[in-house]
Amino acid sequence: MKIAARHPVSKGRLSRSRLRELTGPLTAELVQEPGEFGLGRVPARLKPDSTTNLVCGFCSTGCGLTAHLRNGQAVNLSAAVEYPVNRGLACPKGWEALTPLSAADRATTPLLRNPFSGAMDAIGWEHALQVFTARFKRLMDQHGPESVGVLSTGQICTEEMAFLGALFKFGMGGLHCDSNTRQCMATSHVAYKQSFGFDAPPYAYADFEESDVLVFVGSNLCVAHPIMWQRVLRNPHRPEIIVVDPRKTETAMAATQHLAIKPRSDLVLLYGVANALTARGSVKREFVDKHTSGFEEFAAFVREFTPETVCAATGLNRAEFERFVASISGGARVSFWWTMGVNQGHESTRTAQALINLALMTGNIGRPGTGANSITGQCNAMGSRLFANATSLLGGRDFLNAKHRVEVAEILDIPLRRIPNRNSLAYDQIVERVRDGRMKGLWVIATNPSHSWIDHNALNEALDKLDFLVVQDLYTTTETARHADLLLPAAGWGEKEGTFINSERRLGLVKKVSRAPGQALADFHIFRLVAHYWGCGDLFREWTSPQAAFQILKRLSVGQPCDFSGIENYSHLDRSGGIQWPFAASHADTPEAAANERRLFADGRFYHSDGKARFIFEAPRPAVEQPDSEYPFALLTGRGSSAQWHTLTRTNKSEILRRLGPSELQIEIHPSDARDLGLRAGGRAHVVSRRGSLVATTLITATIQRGHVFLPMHDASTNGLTLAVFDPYSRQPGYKFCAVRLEPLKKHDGRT
Ligand SMILES: Nc1nc2c(c(=O)[nH]1)N[C@H]1C(S)=C(S)[C@@H](COP(=O)(O)OP(=O)(O)OC[C@H]3O[C@@H](n4cnc5c(=O)[nH]c(N)nc54)[C@H](O)[C@@H]3O)O[C@H]1N2
Ligand SMILES: Nc1nc2c(c(=O)[nH]1)N[C@H]1C(S)=C(S)[C@@H](COP(=O)(O)OP(=O)(O)OC[C@H]3O[C@@H](n4cnc5c(=O)[nH]c(N)nc54)[C@H](O)[C@@H]3O)O[C@H]1N2
Ligand code: SF4
Ligand SMILES: [Mo]
Repeated sequence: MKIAARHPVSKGRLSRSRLRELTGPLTAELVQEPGEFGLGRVPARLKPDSTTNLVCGFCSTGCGLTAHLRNGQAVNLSAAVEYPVNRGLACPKGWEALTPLSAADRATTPLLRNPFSGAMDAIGWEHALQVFTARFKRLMDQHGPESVGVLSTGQICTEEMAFLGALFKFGMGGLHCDSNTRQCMATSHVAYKQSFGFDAPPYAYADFEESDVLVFVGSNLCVAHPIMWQRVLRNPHRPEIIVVDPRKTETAMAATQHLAIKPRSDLVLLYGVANALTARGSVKREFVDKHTSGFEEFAAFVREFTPETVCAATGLNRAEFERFVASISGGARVSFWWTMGVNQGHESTRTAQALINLALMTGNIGRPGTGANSITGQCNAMGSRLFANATSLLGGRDFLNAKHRVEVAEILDIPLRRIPNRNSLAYDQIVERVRDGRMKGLWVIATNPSHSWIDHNALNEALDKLDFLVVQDLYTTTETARHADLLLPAAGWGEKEGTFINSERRLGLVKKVSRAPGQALADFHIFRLVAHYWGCGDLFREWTSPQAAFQILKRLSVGQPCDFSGIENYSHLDRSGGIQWPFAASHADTPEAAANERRLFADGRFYHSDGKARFIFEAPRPAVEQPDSEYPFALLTGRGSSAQWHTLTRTNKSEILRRLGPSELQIEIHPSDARDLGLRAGGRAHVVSRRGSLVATTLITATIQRGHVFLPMHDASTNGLTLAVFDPYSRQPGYKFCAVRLEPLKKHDGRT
């Protein structure tokens, strides 16, 4: 059993006025009774009976939602009509976003595990922060600063992420800090950085409407980004829509071409396309010569990827392949889009770069309707890529670069020695250290790895080995919260303010339109309290509120490709319908900036020092675990329905959303396979991998190929099966492929 010892640090009691000061003007305003500081009014600047816009807190589309306020409290939401992203549309999660906030299992006070009973006892913030500080400090004193780590998220505000990263690394003296963005966007981050010189998705959503050929690789846009899909539907150019996905997804059904490739054969396919385009003379030589490097080597490398090789590897027929090539070659404005079917693989970085290479060699970048466009996942994955201070130093800088460290020290006015000159371990390496006992304390914020991490049985065993696990979440019941020694109750989206950055680099505003329950506090204010109790509050004296932190972020962005120093403040964002980076102060008055919709690389200049983009490539490798006679099926995983969000902690709190998704875990299997195995529709099957097993209801459908099965990621048992493989460059997990077998589950009467 874990011992939750109490070692109060010798800090004086927190006076009420000091608390008000620490929790910032916003929360201070909310303090009604002594000790009751989560409750209260929404900010006075919102009229009590009015409407106000804020961006959605689920996916990276970043739709604008209109909150309808009564007595200052949001009582309803609708899709914002004027917002440039969604123009009056929202998906079910957006419409229902208020409901999860009033769930019964909201954490309303800090909870501390009782060492004797094992129960979680309600405690006050002061006690919680004393325990937090004492336990982490003791571990760091005894076992060194690397014995504690942080796992955070792409789902809190940028101001909060930056504060957390700065607090942990510069204030608390920690080093190992990663987030669920690793599970999601690490591949795009690394691919762009290597190819373009900076992590910079180049597009605007207008490109969905302006392309005449759209290629979606490993992206189920209809389900995962339904409002982006609506933008595709508004395209007036009768576009060719090509979906590369082993499954006939909703998106594939709506496409003009579906390339139902064998899983993990994308890299061979894309190299084959590059070769065929070269052979056809479809290379835009002028662009390639002027703006890129490495094309000759690339062209020579792909020569062996003949149409025959491609068809054998992918299972496509020659006509399908030729049509695909011809569409790209013939398109005047071709855009390449990708999501998790690419990012979550064993060779994902090179696959993403194979798409980038296609855009570069055909000159499909920097013009309307073009681009090598990674679609983001979580509402603020883009914020975490730039500002979490985890993989990159604040503002997309590099911890290993001495000049960058000096810049950040100066901008933040902190001693240079506080900035680590080493990179953090990646998520899987942090988990590994927890497993081998070197990592003893972990602070988990706004992510639920006990459910979502790959091969999570191994992770969950490791979590129980920790001396001290702090979970900071909205709910007490998440799979990860069940392992916690200390739970810190967080205010959620709609209960706090800050900014998110969406897939098209648009900064959007989140507002407080609802009261957080009990003593739950915005993550921002929790970090302020931690800084104070840790004794490093002085370093963060300028971080008094999200608005103040936003001004610091602006300074951190100056001179970087993501420069948004031209955004004055939150009101500016509010009245503009969000603003895309770059928006440098020096350019804020140009007509281009006024257009409020912009793409990158119109001038053909990339961010490497020579201004050129690079062709990067590598020989494809087979997936680590191939189906065999014992485990004959390839298991694919991904999003199930547009009403379900990840580990369901939020969306399952809405009856409407629950009804829109399946009520039980369903495994998709091809009719012929089901027949061979004696599985009937709606019957139950045992699904077994080398790591674990689960029981699912069979959904027999020809949308999945023979030899494959698909499980949504939303059920906690799915990641009991997955295989922990990682792309070597991005260390993103390969969630999308492992081997399983299926067995009918007999009822007592012998029926399945
Ligand atoms: N098999 C399989 N597994 C996958 C994937 C897959 O495709 N297949 N996809 C992966 C991907 S892309 C992702 S992004 C991950 C997602 O995995 P997770 O991040 O683990 O999933 P969420 O359910 O979004 O967890 C977010 C947690 O934060 C809490 N939370 C929400 N808002 C706030 C807030 O403002 N403050 C605080 N403190 N807490 C908050 C929620 O209650 C919830 O517990 O899953 C990955 N796992
Ligand atoms: N409703 C809803 N929307 C969401 C989310 C959610 O949980 N629920 N999560 C958000 C997040 S964080 C993310 S990252 C995005 C994810 O958005 P997507 O990436 O679009 O969703 P997934 O279903 O994970 O994966 C996309 C597709 O990859 C395919 N795939 C599997 N293996 C391969 C392969 O080898 N090659 C190719 N080409 N394709 C393959 C799968 O069949 C699947 O259809 O969605 C975001 N939006
Ligand atoms: S598409 Fe994404 S951002 Fe838009 S309403 Fe749905 S979940 Fe929210
Ligand atoms: Mo994601």
